[in-house]
Amino acid sequence: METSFKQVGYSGKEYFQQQAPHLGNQYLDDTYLLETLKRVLPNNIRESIEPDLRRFGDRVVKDILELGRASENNSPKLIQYDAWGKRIDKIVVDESWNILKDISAQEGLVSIGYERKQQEYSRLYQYLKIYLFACSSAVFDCPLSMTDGGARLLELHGSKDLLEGPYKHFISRDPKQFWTSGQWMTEKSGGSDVANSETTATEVLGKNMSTIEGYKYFTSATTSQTAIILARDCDSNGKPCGEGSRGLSAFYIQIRDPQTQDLNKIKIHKMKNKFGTKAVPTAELELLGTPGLRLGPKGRGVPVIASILNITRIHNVIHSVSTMRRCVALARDFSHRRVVFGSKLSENLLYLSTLAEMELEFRASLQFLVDVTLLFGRSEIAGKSSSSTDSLLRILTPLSKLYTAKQSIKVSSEGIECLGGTGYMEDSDMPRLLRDTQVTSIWEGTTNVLSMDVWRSIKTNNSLKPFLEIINQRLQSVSTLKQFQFSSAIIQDSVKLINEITKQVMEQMDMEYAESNARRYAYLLSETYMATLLLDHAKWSNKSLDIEVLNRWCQFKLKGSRSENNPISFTHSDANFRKVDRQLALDLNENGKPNVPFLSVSKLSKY
Ligand code: MFK
Repeated sequence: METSFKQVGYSGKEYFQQQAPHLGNQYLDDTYLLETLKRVLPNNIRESIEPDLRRFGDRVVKDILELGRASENNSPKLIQYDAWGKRIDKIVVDESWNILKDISAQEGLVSIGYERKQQEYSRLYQYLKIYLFACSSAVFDCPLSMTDGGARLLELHGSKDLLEGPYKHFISRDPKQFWTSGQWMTEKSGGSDVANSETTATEVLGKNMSTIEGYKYFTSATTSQTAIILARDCDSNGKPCGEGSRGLSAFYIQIRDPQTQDLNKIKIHKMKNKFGTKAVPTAELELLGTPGLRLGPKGRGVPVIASILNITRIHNVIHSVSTMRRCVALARDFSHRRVVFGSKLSENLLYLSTLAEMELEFRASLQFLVDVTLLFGRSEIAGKSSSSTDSLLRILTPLSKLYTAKQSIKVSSEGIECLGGTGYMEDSDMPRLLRDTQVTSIWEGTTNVLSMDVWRSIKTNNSLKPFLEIINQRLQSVSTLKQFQFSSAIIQDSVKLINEITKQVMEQMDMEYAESNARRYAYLLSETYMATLLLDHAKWSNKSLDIEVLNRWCQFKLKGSRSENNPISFTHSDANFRKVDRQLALDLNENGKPNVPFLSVSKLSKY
């Protein structure tokens, strides 16, 4: 099996030429996802969506990846004045970005969730496609996430006109009709602290219409047709009213005049110079009397816009897990091509161990994503939703967002290291993955803001009750099975700890304790919940590898200490531990054979 080419230099001498890692079909190669879908989807649904996912899994490493690279390499520019000195504030994006928008419409990346042909599984179908798309698309999933959120908000709070107009555009499969939408909240005075917003809304009598004035500090996807924004209502004397976030309302605005495409009383002051998401047009801008249509009740802007936030936060999970998967795929393929110290990386025990840890993180995170998506899908279908589903979703959304965002940064940083110096080079694609996922722990609520949101959900939505109930149900379901004794005992210890911490906070109202430990607490909740998802999966598959994955998760994440007095030995003499490392790192089946055959250079050229 060849691992390198020989390249002939000008001198006629042959030089070593390293092969690049190869990305195969991102759906078919994702064997853990395929297994998970067998578990969670009814056969008829899975069989009906599989041909599309299979086709799309191939497309995302072909034209879509090339378009994503082109968008990244030619990031948006702001032209403020034309040659004659007229202020035009035109944002120019690469044509590839526009094509990605057209593809998003044709592929139904928003519409699938609203056509609801797969009923409660429609969201899973939609989000699987975005999961495949995200890392190839130069983060076009950012505008899609806000458009998805905007569509849901209009579905819940929009007037007949809005449902006939923008809503239909947001969910259109026709590229000519498809609109994207932004979500503009952040101001200089308040990013996380939205209550400090200075933007004002003055009502135009009798039309439910207001004129909006203010300065928005980060507006993502500014080339969109519309945005949902927050602004503080003014009284009849023009004085801003309401305390804190009370007084803020949500408004629908059209960014551009549909006929002339001129900005609708908006001045763009600056394009943001960001660390990542380079292709996403993000601007600093001023609203100078832009007409805005109120959505939902006056002064209830935060809870109204929360229906967008809760969706964009799930999209954030999609992006984070997709990044983990892409990094593992690249590092795995590379391990078969790279020879160091006389052998391939796929035979290097430490490389395998590192890759196995990345895969472990990915597997648990994928389960989290699928679980939250299924819950979300169920919550939208009449007759399937319940207050306990909503309450569970209320706590799992911030938990999954904060946890997977942080871990995807770690996994993608490790992914760079797996490819060595070349992984650090811009054109290896690896730095982009890290840069793009770095923002997932910031936008849509930082890790700390979301950790506090978890406490808010416990206090105001009683969300810990269904959370612990489902954990207990899962533990109960394996209580007689010997192979789950080790993991169940550790999960029970974690539940005990969760109860102790919660009791101290809720009974003594010890908010200082709650705040200073909020992130640790959120991690404890996430990792415990993820353990029970791995448990469910292992119970279903009854495969020894899935039980090993569960045991490792419990041992590494919940127990923390790496003692030898348990089924997992960390000594190098334990051949089984190394066998599991190999299986996870290289995606091998029980017989040690690859689930996805490695494609050597000669096979690739025929591919
Ligand atoms: C690939 C992925 C792409 C992602 C796209 C990213 C594009 C970037 C676009 C952006 O705009 S990034 C900026 C996003 N900004 C944030 O995420 C703000 C972070 N801050 C928070 O999350 C605050 O917690 C929040 C503004 C939501 C609330 O702050 P407040 O002012 O302290 O309000 P409060 O009193 O906690 O909540 C007000 C009401 O909203 C309460 O209801 P009641 O008045 O009935 O009691 C809350 O229960 C409700 N609420 C808050 N968060 C909620 C929620 N309801 C449902 N779900 C939630 N998540």
